[in-house]
Amino acid sequence: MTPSLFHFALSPACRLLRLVLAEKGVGFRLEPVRFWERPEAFLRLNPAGTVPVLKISEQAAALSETRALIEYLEEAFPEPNLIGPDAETRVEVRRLTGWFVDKFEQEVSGPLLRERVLRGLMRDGSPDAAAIRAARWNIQVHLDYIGHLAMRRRWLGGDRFSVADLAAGAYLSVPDYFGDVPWDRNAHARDWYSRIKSRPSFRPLLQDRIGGYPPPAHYADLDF
Ligand SMILES: N[C@@H](CCC(=O)N[C@@H](CS)C(=O)NCC(=O)O)C(=O)O
Repeated sequence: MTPSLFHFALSPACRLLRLVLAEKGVGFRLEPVRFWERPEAFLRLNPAGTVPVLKISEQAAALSETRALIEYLEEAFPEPNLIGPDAETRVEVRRLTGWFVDKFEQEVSGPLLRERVLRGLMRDGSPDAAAIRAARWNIQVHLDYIGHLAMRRRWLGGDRFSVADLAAGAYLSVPDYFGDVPWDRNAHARDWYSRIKSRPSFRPLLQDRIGGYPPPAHYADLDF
């Protein structure tokens, strides 16, 4: 039976799960959720009301929490290994994954998603320009950090491609959808992102469109 991923197309956490499932070659069905409306049927699956939620089969329990889900997928589908072959690599890959899931989310993708899209979908007033400005300021520091890592390592977590690259790619892809990434600022970060963007796992993300919120022309362009 095909697993179901309950998601929202512009949620970076959901995008990360889609990438991990695709990289592991696990077929899945996407079930869109308007999580901000807190649908009762969805709250029965995840009382926290957050996406992503994964149901590996119809009978299986609904699984949630992005980092727990990544660990679960690594155990349930060990190939290809996306966390690393030894303890030293794994701690670094997990640190960087947390960087994006927590820090980048709080400082950049969370506020941008809320102000640019969710406020409109929730009919919750007009966007907070100061919050958008702050997120666009914060992203510069993150882009430089990605560039710093990409200059010293083959992939962000070390020699091997890992979930740290997928996390950074998923979380950056949301501000990129809004045209909020200053790509000219850091060539190393830009080159790394173009490698991530070219992976087959990324293709469906580049085709996502949210009605009323079209992405800029470069969003789906591999030579942006
Ligand atoms: N702790 C959750 C957070 C994921 C998350 O922030 N999801 C957002 C969408 S991007 C959400 O569902 N927000 C709804 C809410 O917080 O009520 C996880 O790790 O999966």
